[in-house]
Amino acid sequence: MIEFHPMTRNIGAEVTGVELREPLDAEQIQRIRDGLLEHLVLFFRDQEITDEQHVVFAKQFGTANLPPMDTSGSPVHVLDQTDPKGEGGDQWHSDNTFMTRPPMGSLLRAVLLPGVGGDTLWANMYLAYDSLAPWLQRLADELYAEHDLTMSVTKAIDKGHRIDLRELQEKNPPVVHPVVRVHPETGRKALYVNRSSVTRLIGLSRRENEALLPLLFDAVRDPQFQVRLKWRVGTLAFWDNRPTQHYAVADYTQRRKMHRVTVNCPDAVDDGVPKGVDGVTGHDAPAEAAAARYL
Ligand SMILES: O=C(O)CCC(=O)C(=O)O
Ligand SMILES: [Fe+2]
Repeated sequence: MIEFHPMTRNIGAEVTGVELREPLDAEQIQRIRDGLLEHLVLFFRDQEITDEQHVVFAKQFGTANLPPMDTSGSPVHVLDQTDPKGEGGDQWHSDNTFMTRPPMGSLLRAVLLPGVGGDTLWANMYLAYDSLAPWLQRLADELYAEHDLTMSVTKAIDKGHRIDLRELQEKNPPVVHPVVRVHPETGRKALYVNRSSVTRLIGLSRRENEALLPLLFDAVRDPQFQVRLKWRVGTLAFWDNRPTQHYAVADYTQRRKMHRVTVNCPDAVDDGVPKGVDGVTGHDAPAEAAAARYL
């Protein structure tokens, strides 16, 4: 029997009563999906699984979403770090929001861990939205933001990763998403801007951006909205990438190896394009005004 044990009032639950190496039946899959919608991030402990089993487990929730930076062709993205500062994970973010259809969820598994440190935190972005003053919420409801991979890729290049920035930029031009994302399954509003990918609010001048963007970015910081995971080898975290952000604490110097599979939502449930209030998408943003005003 699958059970959820909340780790905080507001986000995160440990899941017991399921072996990830075994195929799940439809009822179990539904129960996990429902648990994910309720707790936003689920932690499965002591799951010694292979990469193949990890992929099989992930694909029960959607098709694999391959990040553009990973050219390996494998659905398993390997994070192998000993010097994590500035690599990108140590900043609040939602995964790959610079895509037209960012992944619905990520499933990350600890393979090798440092003796101490290397925790990960997740934040509930529904509550980050709720924490804004009502007039700011109304303002945010009408705003759109540009998301671009340049900042995160530049960081990776600065850290010595060999990546062709130009090529990536050409294949992944900036995209626009609503600042407030309405979750397609729960109908709740979540704040949808992050420092890793958002370059500007559309239709606002540079000075207006400088004043308003930090306020929106920093709503994620309240510890009340967060959960912090101490990994063990064999722990797998499965998060809903739509109403959460996460942060990998860069406080270790020994090797840490994580394997991740990111998935899309089944199309019938959510086509993956972030929708704002009244179903607007980035296409509804006031594009021309935008360019003219950003001085
Ligand atoms: O290393 C971690 O704990 C998380 C890294 C991260 O941001 C990710 O896997 O999306
Ligand atoms: Fe991430």
